Amino acid sequence: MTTFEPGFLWGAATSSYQIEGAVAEDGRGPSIWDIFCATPGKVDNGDTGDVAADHYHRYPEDVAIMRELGLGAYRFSVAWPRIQPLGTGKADQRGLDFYSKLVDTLLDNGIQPWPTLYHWDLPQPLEDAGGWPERDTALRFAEYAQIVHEALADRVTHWTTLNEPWCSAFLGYATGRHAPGRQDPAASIRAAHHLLLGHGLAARAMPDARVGITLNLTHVTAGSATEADLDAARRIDGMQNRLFLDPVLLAEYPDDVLRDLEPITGLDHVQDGDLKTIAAPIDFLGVNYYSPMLVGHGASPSPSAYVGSEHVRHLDGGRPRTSIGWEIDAGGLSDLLLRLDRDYPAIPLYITENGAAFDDETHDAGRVAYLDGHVRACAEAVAKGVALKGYFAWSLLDNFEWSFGYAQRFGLVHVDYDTQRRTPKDSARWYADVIARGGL
Ligand code: PNW
Repeated sequence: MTTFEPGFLWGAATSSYQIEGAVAEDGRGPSIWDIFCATPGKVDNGDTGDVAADHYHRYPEDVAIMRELGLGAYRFSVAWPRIQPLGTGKADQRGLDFYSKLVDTLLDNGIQPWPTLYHWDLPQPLEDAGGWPERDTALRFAEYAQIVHEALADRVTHWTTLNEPWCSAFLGYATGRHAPGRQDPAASIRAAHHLLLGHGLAARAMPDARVGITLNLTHVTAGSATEADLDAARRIDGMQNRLFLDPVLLAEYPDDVLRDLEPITGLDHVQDGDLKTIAAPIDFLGVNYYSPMLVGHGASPSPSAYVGSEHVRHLDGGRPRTSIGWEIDAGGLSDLLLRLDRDYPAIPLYITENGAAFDDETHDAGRVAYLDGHVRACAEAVAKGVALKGYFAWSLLDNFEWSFGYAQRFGLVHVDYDTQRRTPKDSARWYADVIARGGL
């Protein structure tokens, strides 16, 4: 049997736009995802988050499900446009009240609330003013963080600033696969910097909080030992992992990545003192891991998310894939955790997302096998001394899977989108057992 320390935190995660619905209620303003979804051709099947899993109205039922699972913590995100519909100015009390009630309900059920302040729903007025490529957005984010922190700090201890700034910057502004759907490589690099700056400013604006950031990191390997393939792997590791880890944890941008980016944009947007702000002390690093990457020299799809590295090709590792097309390799997770422990020692780690999309409804053997393998990979890393403190499954519920709409289901709990009926899948029962036993 594989057991974890008694204090190991078992949780599940969601995000506001993916589950809440109620997009026009209680003063919520439009976010970039509302506008993106309303643009024909952007999201499969024309799906939107208008109703989603209707969690805004059904959160008591959803918390009851969490309690049944025995969750120690619930990771959710706060919708900025519910708090500041214009992205700036006075808070709407109704928005704050929703999260306050959610927090109380969680605590009443013995579940720690783990809010993330930004999981991609930027108020549209801020995008109209230029979005993340503009420095002002980082300042607005810190203001918003301070407002939410003030409202909930009496009950919330652990705060996450951003979810996956890589996606916001490069899917949002380089490939255009995510909102706001822009295809401007230079803007995406500025966006990455201002997201990081927003993180640092927000961390400072939340005194006495335990603060972290969640990054989507992966284990990158080269297809062969040729110089060209090794360089491809260095570049992808640079853009996916080090471009975010190094500023936050080492107060510097990686030199090799800056050289790769030089032809796209200079560093005029980086001001003196920014790196010091970005490296504000944090208490934990959230790691989202789904799949490893095998890369080599070759032609990338255009436009590429890896700006400045357009001659890198993603290779097929020959492993089984989930329904979204991502290769399954739990070994990539233990490799990643060991690497983080080696290169960025001393920062406590949490897996803030890990999970799999499969088409099966409630008998989801594929998801159980995926989760089992990845929890084992966590145990392996812990056994080798990695300071991994918790694991959050993605996701509690089936939900709006961004540009794939509702077609891809990641939930431990099935959602019937006609009736909004929730049905725990086999994976939910499996996870409840793991939590009850404290391991596998
Ligand atoms: C993450 N990619 O998204 C998010 O944090 C979740 O909101 C999401 O539902 C989950 O993973 C599953 O997709 C990603 O294309 C979306 O590289 C796309 C990518 C990575 C992460």
